[in-house]
Amino acid sequence: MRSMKSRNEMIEAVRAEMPERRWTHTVGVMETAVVLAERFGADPVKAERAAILHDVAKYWPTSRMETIIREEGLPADLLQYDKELWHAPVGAFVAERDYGVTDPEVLDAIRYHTSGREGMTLMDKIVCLADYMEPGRDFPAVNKIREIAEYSVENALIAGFDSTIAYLLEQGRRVYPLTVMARNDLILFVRESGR
Ligand code: DGI
Ligand code: FE
Ligand code: FE
Repeated sequence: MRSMKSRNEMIEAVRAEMPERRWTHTVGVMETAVVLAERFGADPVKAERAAILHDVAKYWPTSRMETIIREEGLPADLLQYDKELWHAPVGAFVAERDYGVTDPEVLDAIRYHTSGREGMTLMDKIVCLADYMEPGRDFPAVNKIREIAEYSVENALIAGFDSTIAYLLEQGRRVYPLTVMARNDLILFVRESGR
């Protein structure tokens, strides 16, 4: 029987997988995810756990990620889109295999932290938004996103996806369908829930 690594074991192992500046980003995502979880009523321990692990595969060689995508049955369509998308589903796989995480809420939040998806859970939204707005982030829309996040996780996340999609369009790059579906679905959610 394999048990889950402790918080400190996770922190030390993930830290060793990345350069110092990416670890600083991870700490920012951890702190932001806890704040957002408390603000919007999610479990802060799970949010922090997903945040610790979310970029665990970010610095893995492309070939290593590709092997896992192919051999472990992860969505093969990812291979036709930006490599920046790959570390998220690979990270979820690694969180389960190497860190002993079994909670689907945590694993999904890692899996979808880059692309988003239709029907995002509150945990998915919090980790994805924390990744956009942690204190080290600096891009044109970030202050607006932080302001909106004071009251609406969905509206803040829409602003985040808008900025990513606009950037990809500007660059003439492809947009992964889940990102479009995530944005559309969040807009519907906001409209129907009046948030
Ligand atoms: O890993 P991080 O740098 O902390 O952040 P992330 O996991 O959100 O990765 C974001 C990068 O992925 C960002 O530079 C844009 C790029 N990307 C490429 N294609 C897509 C995409 N992001 C989304 N959401 N959708 C895409 O289709
Ligand atoms: Fe990431
Ligand atoms: Fe990140």
